[in-house]
Amino acid sequence: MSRDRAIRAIADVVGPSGVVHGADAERYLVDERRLYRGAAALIVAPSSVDECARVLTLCAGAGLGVVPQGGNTGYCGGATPFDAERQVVVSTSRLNRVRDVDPIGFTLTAEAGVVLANVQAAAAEHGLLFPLSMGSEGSCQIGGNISTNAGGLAVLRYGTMRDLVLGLEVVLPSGEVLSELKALRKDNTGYDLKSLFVGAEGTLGLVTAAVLKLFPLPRARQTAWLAVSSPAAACALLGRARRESGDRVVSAEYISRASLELVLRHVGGARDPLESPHPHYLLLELASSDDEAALRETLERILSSAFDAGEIVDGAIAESGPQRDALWLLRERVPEAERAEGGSVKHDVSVRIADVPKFLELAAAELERVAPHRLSVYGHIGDGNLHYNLLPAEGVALDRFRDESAEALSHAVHDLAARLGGSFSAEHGIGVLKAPELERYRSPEALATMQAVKRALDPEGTMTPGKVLRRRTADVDA
Ligand code: 2HG
Ligand code: ZN
Repeated sequence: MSRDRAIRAIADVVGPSGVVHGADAERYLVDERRLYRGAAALIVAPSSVDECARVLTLCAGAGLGVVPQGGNTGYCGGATPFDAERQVVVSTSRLNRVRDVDPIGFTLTAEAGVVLANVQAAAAEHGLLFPLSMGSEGSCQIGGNISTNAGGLAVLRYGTMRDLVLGLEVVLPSGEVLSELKALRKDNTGYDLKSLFVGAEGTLGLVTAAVLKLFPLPRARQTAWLAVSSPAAACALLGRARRESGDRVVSAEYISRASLELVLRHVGGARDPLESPHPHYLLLELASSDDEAALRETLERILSSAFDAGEIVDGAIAESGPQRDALWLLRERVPEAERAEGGSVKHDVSVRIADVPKFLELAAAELERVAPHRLSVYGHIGDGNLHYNLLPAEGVALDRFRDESAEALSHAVHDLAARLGGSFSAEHGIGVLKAPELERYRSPEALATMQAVKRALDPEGTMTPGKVLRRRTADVDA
């Protein structure tokens, strides 16, 4: 079938309300960070797995690329289409039903387009917790969370999305449906197929639904904003808190003074909880099924021994829900504050938790030699994952900084992470932005294995072309 005929047939499959036109198209073509402006032959939003299957079958038959898109909140351009004639965006936004909540097996079955906050709310209605949590939870969708193996603010306790998926329904590039919506905790029946699609960024198939793990909703939550004496002290305190609380630490987020200052400058209602400034902060949150007083006592015991050991120099404990929100705002709104300051060159590295202090020390010294910049460092220290973000020197525009210095600075950051055995992309994935880095830092063996998987599942290179693995399968064969 010709491409034009296939495009008309795809529009017929989804019907008029499933085709995105005109000004509405804009938000599907531009990525969250406004790094890319793409183009597509068609943007469709199927309303069932059957429609998805028919759309993918038509695309495969006509040589059209398929670009799956969820909430379009990704950081690496993975959901942006880049071909006005040969790529079709398949938005999951109309696949938005929670199909089932099982309060005995602690599972929830959701379609790919359910917004993360709605999954959390559906679980909470049953007194249960879906623990994935992040700044974009009001707009990101579960299919995107799965496809990017999203992390966020509670990985330390509950793991990444990969740890939270029990079963998947996926439309394969051929249009066939791999229906594996299993709610089993144990299932050793051959290869773990679902894991292939988690974190594949839509390059192997279109995720249409998932069975997710739920947990008891914690009854108590205690949150502290702590000035720590050094990054090493933050790591020591994290270990202490995990040991002494019976592993009740849910979040341990590092915030540098520079990042806090951006929030204080740009975010309405932000206030420094401590009297004087400190270079390093840790936002520590404990949660449990105990009563609030017992958890508070545990937290105070931990903080008092950390104080005696010199790990903490000052701190504040939230006394209420609003106070907890006020502390979290100081962490969650750093990306927004960076944007308001004019934007940043972002890094998302991970190293062993114990190597975080060494990474911070070496990175500051090495980058100093590369080019002028300002640092905004924060992130999920409890996962060894730092957002090592760089702002232009005062008075320099972001574009000029990007053109003149970003590549050298980013290589310095990524080289250092690699030298310490770490990762250049801990949670934001590869997309198109970091595809060159994938080739630079993953081993030839790892790349060849990924190419082999891609070739086996998507031999025509239909799924989200040019993302993650830049070269088409055919180029590799040649
Ligand atoms: C976060 O942890 C996100 O807030 C965004 O991963 C990080 O904007 C960033 O660099
Ligand atoms: Zn993050």
